[in-house]
Amino acid sequence: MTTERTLVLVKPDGVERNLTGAILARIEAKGYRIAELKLVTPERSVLEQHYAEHEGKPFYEPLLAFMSSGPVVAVVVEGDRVIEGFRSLAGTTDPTTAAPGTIRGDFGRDWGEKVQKNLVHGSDSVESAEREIGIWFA
Ligand code: RTP
Ligand code: MG
Repeated sequence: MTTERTLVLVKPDGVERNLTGAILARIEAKGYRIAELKLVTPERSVLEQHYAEHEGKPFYEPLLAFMSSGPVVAVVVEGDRVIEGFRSLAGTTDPTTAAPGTIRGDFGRDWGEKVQKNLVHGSDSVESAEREIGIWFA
């Protein structure tokens, strides 16, 4: 088993609702380690790189507007199988139907907006994690 690193973002909705502590507590309680952490309001260029795979989709511009609307907490989290493990902690993308017990399922819901405000981001593969950590912690 090799130790992995993943990029976690507490999105602007999570920071604004004062849920950063509750979200980080779940990561730590699961046994993962916080390796790096910073609070930043992301530049558009950072978000364009981060969300390159979604360019052209209907939610792309609303997503970039939302993600640059306020501070985000960017975290590098370390642990065995942490990439899969954090996505399991986060729950599925749609916060209205994400399972109770997950971050999105417990704290999120729809707010009648174009973009899904779902509190957190987590890298989805080893390649994405290394790419995203390079973007946020250049
Ligand atoms: P993430 O990348 O943030 O960890 O979330 P994810 O893999 O579960 O979702 P993904 O498909 O990569 O989409 C990225 C983010 O875009 C927003 N979104 N809104 N309105 C919509 O239908 C819609 N679809 C996606 C969400 O904030 C999602 O996390
Ligand atoms: Mg994704």
